[in-house]
Amino acid sequence: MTVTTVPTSPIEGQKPGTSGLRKKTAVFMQPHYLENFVQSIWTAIDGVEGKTLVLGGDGRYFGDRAAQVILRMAAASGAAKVIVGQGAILSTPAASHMIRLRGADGGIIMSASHNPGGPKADFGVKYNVANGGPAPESVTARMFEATKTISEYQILEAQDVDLSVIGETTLGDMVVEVVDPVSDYADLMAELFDFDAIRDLFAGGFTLRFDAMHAVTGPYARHILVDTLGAPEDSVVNAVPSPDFGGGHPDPNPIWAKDLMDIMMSPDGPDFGAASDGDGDRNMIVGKGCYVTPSDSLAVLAANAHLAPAYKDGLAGIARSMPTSGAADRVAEALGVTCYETPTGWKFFGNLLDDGRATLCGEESAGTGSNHVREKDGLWAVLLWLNILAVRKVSVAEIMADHWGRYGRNYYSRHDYEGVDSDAANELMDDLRGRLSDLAGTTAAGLTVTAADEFAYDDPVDGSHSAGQGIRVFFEGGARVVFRLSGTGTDGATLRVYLESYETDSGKFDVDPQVQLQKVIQAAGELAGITVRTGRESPDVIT
Ligand code: VG1
Ligand code: CO
Repeated sequence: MTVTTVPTSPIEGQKPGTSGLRKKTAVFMQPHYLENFVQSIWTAIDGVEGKTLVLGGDGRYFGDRAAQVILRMAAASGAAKVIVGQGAILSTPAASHMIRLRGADGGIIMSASHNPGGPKADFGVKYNVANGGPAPESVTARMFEATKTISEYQILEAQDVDLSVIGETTLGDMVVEVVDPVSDYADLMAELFDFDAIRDLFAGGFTLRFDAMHAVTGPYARHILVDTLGAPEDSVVNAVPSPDFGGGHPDPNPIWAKDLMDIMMSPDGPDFGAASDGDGDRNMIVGKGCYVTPSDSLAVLAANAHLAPAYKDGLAGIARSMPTSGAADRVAEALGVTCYETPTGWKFFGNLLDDGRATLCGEESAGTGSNHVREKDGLWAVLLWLNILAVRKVSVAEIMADHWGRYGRNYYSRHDYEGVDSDAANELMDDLRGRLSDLAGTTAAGLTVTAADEFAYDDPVDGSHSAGQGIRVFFEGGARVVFRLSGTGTDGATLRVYLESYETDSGKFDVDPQVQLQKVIQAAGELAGITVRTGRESPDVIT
């Protein structure tokens, strides 16, 4: 088989965002687009010669074609071996685990995560390093630099590898090992949690509805929850991954998982509901009649993790992304451990996990995880909740009431303004940035600003500095607004406005968050001039 060197030239805009490179599928399918980026990954990691990589994805449209290109390019550049999930499928947490389990040098995950899939929707490529986690900024910056100077790429001329059959084949001199995408991950979950206790929970009539949203988690959830733990067959719905996620938006939140929300809020709904995103790293948790915000979920998991075997000795520390609510901080304080505050994106947790500083991590966007892998992990969060419920034998609503009674309630909501004109969004942020030093002491919607800044992070492990990670405005009484532009969208700009307030009066724990946060919402609008700058009267998505 011959290696072909194909002349190419730089393609603009191949800058990895919060989580890999995400573009419209049609953009990724343009001549040389995928190839340029993959070759640039090889450049950024000093080549793949002699290396072992893991490859998989969330099953979205174009993933099967992209896998063949990536395999031929790995072979052409001298990789020793690629371990591929059968059918080019691997959830993001399963890929992270596979890299660690096999001691691979890294891996490529073909996914645009919570973004819709299909020929008219989105595709993405992310590279994970040897610890199993997303490439840190130093590596993604090298990728982007390489995309700006690329002049050729190498690819093997060969037929497609049959990825439907488990076993080993070769592609040129490279070994291709096709593996079951589920079994190793399922074994890991069985090590972490008390499966007997969860089995007893289901045997006792506890009811569950897990909505896989036609995305990658379906086969994992069915194997673990139904086949292994004995949940009734119909507990896992929308469980067959489809290339366009059944035409839906695989983002597990009350808007996009509305069917599940409706069922959970109905009088005869199941005891526990959950959903996961396109690539299986996010989770939504809902109890019967009780939605749990991701920020609260992190705090509850942290406060109760010791009830699961893997965390019985306690937590070394907790980490949360900056826009995530302060609920986890209160738990950390009670546990006497540090709560680290990082920029948005899982890549910032890697060093804290590797260094043993944090055991549990979480983001307000429905990502929670632990040191068992180096990605957020949707099914893991569901299993930890189930383990806790199996031990405590109370409802989700009771767990929440108990938690707020002890720590107070951090009311929280995120308002997203999607598809905003990029210039207008950047001007809004620039204008706020310019006024930051004058905001303290002023009032907005009757709330007094106590401090305002732009978040920057100094990694305590490797000393790297990440600036420009979101504008924060703090108010008297513990309320806060954060403004950030999304790094995962593919249409114009998405302005995210994160709203939070803190309540200790137990008589006020059952208020609708949009009502409780009304003043904070109004203050955010006034401070940033959201309507004037974006032309929007209200957000597109409220979570
Ligand atoms: C969003 C979330 C962030 C998450 C990222 C990747 O990023 O806010 O918390 O880490 O998506 O998640 P942004 O830049 O759009 O706000 V996933 O599950 O889409 O890979
Ligand atoms: Co995801």
